[in-house]
Amino acid sequence: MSLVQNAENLVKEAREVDIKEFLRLVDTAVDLQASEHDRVGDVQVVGKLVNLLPKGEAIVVGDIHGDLESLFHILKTTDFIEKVEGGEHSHLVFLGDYGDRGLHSPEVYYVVLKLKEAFPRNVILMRGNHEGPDDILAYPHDLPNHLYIKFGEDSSTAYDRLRKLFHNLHNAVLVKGTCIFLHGGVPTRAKTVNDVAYAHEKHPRETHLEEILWNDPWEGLTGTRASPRGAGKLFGEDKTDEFLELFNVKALIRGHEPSQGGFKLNHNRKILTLFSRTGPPYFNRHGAYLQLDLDYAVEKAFQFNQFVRLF
Ligand SMILES: [Mn+2]
Repeated sequence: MSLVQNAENLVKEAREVDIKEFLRLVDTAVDLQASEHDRVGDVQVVGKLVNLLPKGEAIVVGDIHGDLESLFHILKTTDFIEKVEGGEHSHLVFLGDYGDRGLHSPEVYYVVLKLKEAFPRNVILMRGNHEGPDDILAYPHDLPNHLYIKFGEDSSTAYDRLRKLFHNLHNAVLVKGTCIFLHGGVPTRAKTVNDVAYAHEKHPRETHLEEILWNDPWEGLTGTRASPRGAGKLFGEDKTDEFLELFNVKALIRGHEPSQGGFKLNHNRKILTLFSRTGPPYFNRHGAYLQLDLDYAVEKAFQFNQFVRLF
C-alpha cells in the first residue's frame, strides 16, 4: 500500500504526528536529499542544481510559511497524489520557505516530507532564505517556537534535524530551454552554471548562495544595490538578462516576496514571483501556484502567465 492515501489523510496525520515519527521522517528526507545525484527518474542532479526533463507537468509552489490550509488546497485541486499514483508524469516543485510566519510550520514540514518519502522522484525540494545557512538567519524565525508548542522538550532535537535537512535542499531547478526556478533571485556574480550548482560549497567565500536565497528584482535599476532585507541585493533587468542567457532560458520563476494578488511580474515579464499562502500576517487577496505543462514549447516569457493558478 502507498505511504500516502490522499490529501485529507496526510493533513490528519500531520496534526496527530508524534516526535518519534516526525524525527524518523526528517531523517529519511535528509538521506533522500543527500542521495540525489546523477540521474534520479526524470531528473538529473549536478551539485544542488536539478535538471528537470521537459516532459509532463510541474506544479510549482512558492512560499508556504506554515499555511497548512493553502498547501492542502494545492494538493487537492491539482490531484497530485492521485496523478502520481496513476503513473502520470507530474512533479511537485517547492521554491522554499516552508516554515515560520504561519501557525503550522511543523505540520507543513510533515506533509512536504511525507510526500517526499512517498514519491521521491516526483517531489523536488528547494532551499529558501528561511532554510538558509547557519550564519544568515531569517527573522522572525518562529519555527523553533512552533516545534516547542507541538513537541515540548523534544523540540530542540527536531529543530537540529531540520537544520540538517536545510543543508541538503536544492539551490535551483532548470528546465532546459524554458525556465529556471529558485527561491530569491539572480546570483549577480555567477559566471558559470557550476556557481549555482555548487553555491552552497562556495558559501560564505562567494555570495552566490546568499543571493539565490535573498535577492529581489527591482524595476528601473541597472546593476545592483543594497537590499532593505539586510541580506542579499536588489538587482536590475540587465542582471536578469545575463542570468537567463547563462542558462539559456526564457524566464526565472521564484518565490520570496509576498504579493497581494498571489503573483507578480518583473523585468518585462521575465521574472514571475509566486506567493502560495494566504492569511496572517500578509492578508493577501489571493495565493498562487504554477501548473506548468512542460510539453508546451514556451517561446516568450509572457506565455507562462496562462499556467498561473489563483486561489
Ligand atoms: Mn523568502
